[in-house]
Parts: sequence; C-alpha cells; structure tokens
Amino acid sequence: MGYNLKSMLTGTQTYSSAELMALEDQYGAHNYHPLPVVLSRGEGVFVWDVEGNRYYDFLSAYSAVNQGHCHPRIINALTEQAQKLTLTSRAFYNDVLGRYEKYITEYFGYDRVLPMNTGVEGGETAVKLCRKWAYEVKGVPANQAKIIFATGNFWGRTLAAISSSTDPSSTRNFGPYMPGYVLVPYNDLAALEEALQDPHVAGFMVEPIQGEAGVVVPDEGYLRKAYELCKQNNALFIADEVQTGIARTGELLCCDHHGFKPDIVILGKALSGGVLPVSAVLTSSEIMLTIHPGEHGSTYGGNPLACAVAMAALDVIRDENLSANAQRLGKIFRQRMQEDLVDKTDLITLVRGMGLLNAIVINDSETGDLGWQICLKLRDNGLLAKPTHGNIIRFAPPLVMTEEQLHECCDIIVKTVLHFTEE
Ligand code: IF1
Repeated sequence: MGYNLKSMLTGTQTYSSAELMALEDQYGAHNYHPLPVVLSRGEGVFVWDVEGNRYYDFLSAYSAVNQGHCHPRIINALTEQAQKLTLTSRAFYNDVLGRYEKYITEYFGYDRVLPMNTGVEGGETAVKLCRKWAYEVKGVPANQAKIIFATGNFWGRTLAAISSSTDPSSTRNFGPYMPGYVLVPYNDLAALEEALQDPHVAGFMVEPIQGEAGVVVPDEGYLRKAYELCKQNNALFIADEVQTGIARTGELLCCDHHGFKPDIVILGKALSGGVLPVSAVLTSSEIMLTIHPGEHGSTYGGNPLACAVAMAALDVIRDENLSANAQRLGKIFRQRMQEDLVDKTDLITLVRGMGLLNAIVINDSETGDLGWQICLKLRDNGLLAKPTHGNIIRFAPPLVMTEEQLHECCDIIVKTVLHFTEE
C-alpha cells in the first residue's frame, strides 16, 4: 500500500481508509469483522467516510443513535456539562444525579432508577436485583434462585450474559457458565408457563423483539400473556429494552404496544443518543431497595456528564415526537419492502419488524454470505447496514429521518437487492 505504519503514527498526514483499516488490523483485537468503510463524521441520518463519501446510516449503531448523529441539543448538553463537572464517583453527591433520577423515573413512570453505563451492565444489574428480590422478598432459599431466559437472546458479552446465550459464537470456549439460568423457546407460552411452576424461579428476562436473533417479533399477545404468567407465579418480568426502547419500535417502550408495565426495565444505547455510554434500570421501590449501600454500583454510574446527556437525549425523543415518526415511517418501510421486494422476487422471503426496527430475510442459508454481499453493494450505493446473520439484514435508521429520505433509502435498497436477481 506504499505507506509505512511507523512513519504514519508519528507524521501529521491524513490517513486513507485503507491505512486506517490496516492500523486496526495490526494493532487491535480482532473481535469484530466490520464492513470495510471508515467513518469520520456523522450528522443526523448521514455519516461520511474518510474520503468524503456520504452514506445513509441504516444501523444507527444498533439503535444507539435514534436521535440522529451528533444531535445539537445533546452535544450542547455534553459540552456544557463537560466544562463544569464530569465525574465525582458515588462517594459524594453531585448536583445533577438527583435531578436526573427524578426526571427519568417520571419520564418512564417508575419509582426508582439505578444508573449504570453499558447495556450489559444494565442487564447484570437487573439479574442481581431479581435474585436479591427472590431471596429477600419472595423467600427463595439461599443460592437457589433461577432466572428464565429465551433461546436466541442477546444481552451483551459478559460471562453472566453469554451464560444465557444459545449462540455458539457467544459461548464457545468461555465456560464455565453462570448457574441458575433456565432457557425456554422464545414466543412459547406453554414452555414459559411450565418453567414458572418451579417455586425457585425469580424472574423472566426477555427482549420484546429479539434484535440480534434477526429482529424476531413474537406473536401478538405473547408478551402480555408472559407478563401475566409471571404475575400469577410471583416472578418478575424483566424487559430488556436496550435495543427496542426509547421510541425505536414506535412507542416509548416496546412493551407499551402491549399494554403492560414490566416489573424491571433495562435501558441503554439511545438513552444517550450515541454520545457516551449510559444505561439505566427502572423498577419499583420494593424491588430497588433490596440492594443496600455498597452492594452494587460502578465508578461512572450516574456521572454528571451522563445524566446531563441522557436528559437532553430524552428531551429530544419527546420534543421531536420520534416515537410517532418511527411508527409512521416503519409502516411505509415495511410496505415498500413487501411490495417492491418480497412480492417481486424469491430472493427476499419476508420483511418484519416494528417501528423503525426492521429486517429482511434473504432466501439463502444462514451460513451464506449473500447478506454480506448485499451490504457491500448497499455501501457502494450510499447506504450502510449489516447482516445479523448470513441471511438477515437489519434496517434501523435514526428516528429523525424524513419520509422523503426514507423513500430514497428504500429505492437504494430495492435497486441494490434486485441487482442480485439479474441473471
Ligand atoms: C456489539 C449485537 C445488537 C442488546 C440488547 C443488551 C445489550 C445489547 C437487546 C448490551 C447490545 C449491541 C452490542 C454490540 C452490537 C449490538 C448488537 F449485534 F451485538 F447483538 F444490537 F443486536 N441488550 N447490543 O442488543 O448492550 O453492553 O453493548 O451496551 O458490538 O457487541 P451493551
């Protein structure tokens, strides 16, 4: 490639995409296989690569950028707070956390919040709260608490999270695994009801739509009935809304489509509009106060910068009516995909999703690379997306997209996919 890595690292020259990918290849862990595009700027629904090419972002950093890249109100909140106080740790109080806790609990309608940083820390917090509640409120014997998860789940990369995974790429050679987990098939009420008969079950943790599994939407009524079964069996319903929450599916929480309030809600990603890691667990006082001082936390959990950013990020969701926009544009997207692809070619077998969390299923094996090839071609045509598995492509643009932009993106997707049907 006619460059010298060492001279690059000391020089002031600008780097090409190829040079930057080479740096990651030589100096970084190989724990990802990114699409070969190197981004250097983001604004709203657009991102630009190092060479200045513009793309529609149809992944939104896996639903972390619901408000659009670098939203001015969120960036202003970040820069304003960053000039004052960024981190105190929880060893002391600060003048932002209490205001944030009042704001977010009223915003979602819960008694209390435990602030953390990443989505998986939110999941770990929820699991610890559920176990604590089981021992100290439900009366499950010590170390006997069980938590039910659904096959196909994804809630992060920690050992506690992968211990519930049924995906070999998440679990292989990372054992031994966390005990006290029970797995039931997703969208299977009979299996859940059966598992809930065990008096040691503390709760059921589930994604309202399984994102990583390929935007798997359960049957109408599944989530509400699952919640009712948990209540009938004195078990907690824990909604992992890290990916589905914060307006992504057309309601503030995906569970809002189904008319019930989960006992525990986990939020992450768009809680900060993609600006810095912020997660949160919301629940009742009865459940939250089972954790006592010194029993859980994190250095950065609830830091002033995160709290200021999260309040601005949630203001934007409300003030720009992003749930309604996601609902409306999502219907248009699925209709376009149905009419222009599913009904027109055998290559695409279905489109599914809610709001602006959607996916198309390609008539190819899970181990095939057609999804990857289509995403490479989408990139060349100015739109970025990535397969969740070989044959499923997730489409999740920022919720600030206009109808005109959505149609332009649908045109790009249709043109690109049909390119693969030409003889
Ligand atoms: C990566 C996947 C999606 C999540 C749900 C908790 C978490 C996630 C429902 C943990 C995180 C991210 C992780 C990210 C890619 C992305 C992802 F492909 F990994 F599986 F969205 F589907 N619950 N999902 O989706 O949140 O700790 O990451 O903040 O590259 O690992 P986190």
